[in-house]
Amino acid sequence: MNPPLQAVENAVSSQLHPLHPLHNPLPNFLLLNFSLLTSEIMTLIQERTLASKVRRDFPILTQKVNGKPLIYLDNAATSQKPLAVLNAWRDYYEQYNANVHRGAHTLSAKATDAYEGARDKVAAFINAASRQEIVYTRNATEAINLVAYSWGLSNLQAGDEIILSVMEHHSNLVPWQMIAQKTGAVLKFVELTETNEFDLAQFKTLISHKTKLVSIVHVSNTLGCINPVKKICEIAHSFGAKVLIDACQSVPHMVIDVQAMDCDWLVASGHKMCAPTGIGFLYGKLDLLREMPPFFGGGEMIADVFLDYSTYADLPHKFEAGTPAIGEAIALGAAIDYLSNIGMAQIHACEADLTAYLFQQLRQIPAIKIYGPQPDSNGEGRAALASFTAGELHPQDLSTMLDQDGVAIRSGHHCTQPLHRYLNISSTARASLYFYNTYEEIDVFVKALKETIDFFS
Ligand code: C6P
Repeated sequence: MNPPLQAVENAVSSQLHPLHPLHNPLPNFLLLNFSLLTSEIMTLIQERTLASKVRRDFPILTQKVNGKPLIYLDNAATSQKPLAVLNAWRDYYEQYNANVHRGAHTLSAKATDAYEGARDKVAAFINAASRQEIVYTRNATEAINLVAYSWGLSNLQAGDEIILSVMEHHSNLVPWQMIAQKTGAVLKFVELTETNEFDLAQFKTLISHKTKLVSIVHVSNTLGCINPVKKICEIAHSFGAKVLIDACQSVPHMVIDVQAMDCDWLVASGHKMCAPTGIGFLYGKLDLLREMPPFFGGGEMIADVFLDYSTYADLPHKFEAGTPAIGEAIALGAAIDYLSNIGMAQIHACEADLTAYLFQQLRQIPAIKIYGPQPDSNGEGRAALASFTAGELHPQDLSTMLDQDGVAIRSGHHCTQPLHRYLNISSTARASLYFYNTYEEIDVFVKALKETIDFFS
């Protein structure tokens, strides 16, 4: 084997992206020796890039926006959907559209099998102990409201305490504000460390036997920090408090094991993990879900109905009133198959490589201030997103200008207004990656960002 090919082989077997500029000396070596880039080497490089394998699965990414190739860096808001998911959704409507759990006819049986089969996939994906622990919801927001209204209203009293953090998404703030107003429970907030992370030491000073609930985001959609959820559960449980984990930004990007985490509830949205909008889920420990009263009443969630009272269906259907989002649930199952076939560990590793590169590039722009912790040298220790400000430049203007270059990023408060207030800023720009993004896309984004900053300064 010739020396450069051997070098690429070594990089591949060491799990590093061969072109990764931070991880090994190979890129410079190759860049200085273009003549050595044989087709054999290029094939090896392409095989190691996750994007090169999966990109063709996402037809939306092949389009041009404003005359430029689309560079989609708004994955924390919603991910794109692969063909396997679109096909599963379409197959349901084209081939076996029928209501679930109701008809004895063939189509209804097929739809029911696929709908319930997808539940098995969700349960396995997060290592739930039982499929009955998975309740379909429209999204994570609905799942949190379900817990707030069902468990919160029947378990919280005046003087009880709920611990949240200042980095929570509005979906994990507003429902608890509403429940606190109704019950007289008191909200307490964990603040940030100097590195913009969850302050575990302060959390330990807030928690007491008055604490009935700790409801915390796993990965912040704005700071990108990864919170120590296992430790939080351990501490909360030692005080007899329940724990809800908002896993919207973690389930799509890393291996999740609810039994190892030992959370009481966990919520996520399908649309951030390659599935359609309109489907999400609540995980809850079986005994806890059994004790909780229904949230919505209606068809599907009953055992027997009399004129003046009803008995309820067993789990999980007790919490699934009315005709559900059948095609969307089936497509969520297809999304889980798709992600699992790639492997969540590989997705996470690929995103870590991209994160290291993104941060290295952004750090070279003096005007940029990034919020949240820095990644370590392997791109680990935070999520694959960067929320930032660029001097006096308004994030809204920034994202409008980048859009002219085909680059889609988000600007605003990202539904974390209290966090922005805490940080003394009104808004940030946010670039968020997924496994189908490439180094080249980061280069285009950073170039467009630099040009925009130069233009306005
Ligand atoms: N964050 C973002 O651009 P829903 O809307 O229910 O699917 O997800 C709500 C939600 C809850 N928690 C976290 C941590 C989230 O990131 C989100 C959604 C999007 O950051 C839309 S605001």
